[in-house]
Amino acid sequence: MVDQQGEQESYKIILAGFGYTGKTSLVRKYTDGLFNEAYVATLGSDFIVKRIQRGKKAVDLNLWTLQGQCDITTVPSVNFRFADAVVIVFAINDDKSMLVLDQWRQKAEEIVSTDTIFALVANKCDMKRMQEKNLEDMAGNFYDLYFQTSARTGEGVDSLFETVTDMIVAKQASRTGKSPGFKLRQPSIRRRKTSTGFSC
Ligand SMILES: Nc1nc2c(ncn2[C@@H]2O[C@H](COP(=O)(O)OP(=O)(O)OP(=O)(O)O)[C@@H](O)[C@H]2O)c(=O)[nH]1
Ligand SMILES: [Mg+2]
Repeated sequence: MVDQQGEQESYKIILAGFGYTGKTSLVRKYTDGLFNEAYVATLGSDFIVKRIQRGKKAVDLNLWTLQGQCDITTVPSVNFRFADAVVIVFAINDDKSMLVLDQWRQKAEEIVSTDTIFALVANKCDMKRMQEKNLEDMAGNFYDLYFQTSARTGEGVDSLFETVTDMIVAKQASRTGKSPGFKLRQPSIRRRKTSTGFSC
């Protein structure tokens, strides 16, 4: 969302995916720099705002995390309404979290606009993988961005949120024809969404 002056911007970024994959931990690491070994499952959804500076603009990131320990069919797609970006998280040491990626993405796609950015995140990169999969291939053709992160070590965490933010800014700038007003961070991997998928 952008105000008329274009000075103050607010973006809605939603983290979703299987339970215990580290969605809340990623947000906590990014907002507070903290990591908690203890697991406290999110109930329903959680929300925190982080204000960051991009050039001369203050940008409020509205960071939502959704409960993952649930039957996806019971999750209302309205949770994803007005999302500027949807970040689907899996854990590299948890096969189950990979198998439900499509379901979470499709749930979000039921309601988001075509401009919404989709990012795939392979979290817990400090742990041993369950399978020798090419994790990058997991992104298939459905995601605009792909990241490998560890909420424990902090690897890739700032890059995740900053690159997603910059991609939102870039899309808005291209829509309005205005310059974003600062140098955009370049995504390391960028994919186009198409109708073909990937299989786990
Ligand atoms: N080793 C390691 N552990 C992690 C990482 N991220 C999260 N964890 C741990 O994994 C557990 C689950 O983390 P959460 O952030 O609560 O996971 P969640 O996806 O928010 O879970 P739900 O709220 O149930 O959907 C916690 O015990 C965290 O300490 C990581 O990158 N590496
Ligand atoms: Mg959580």
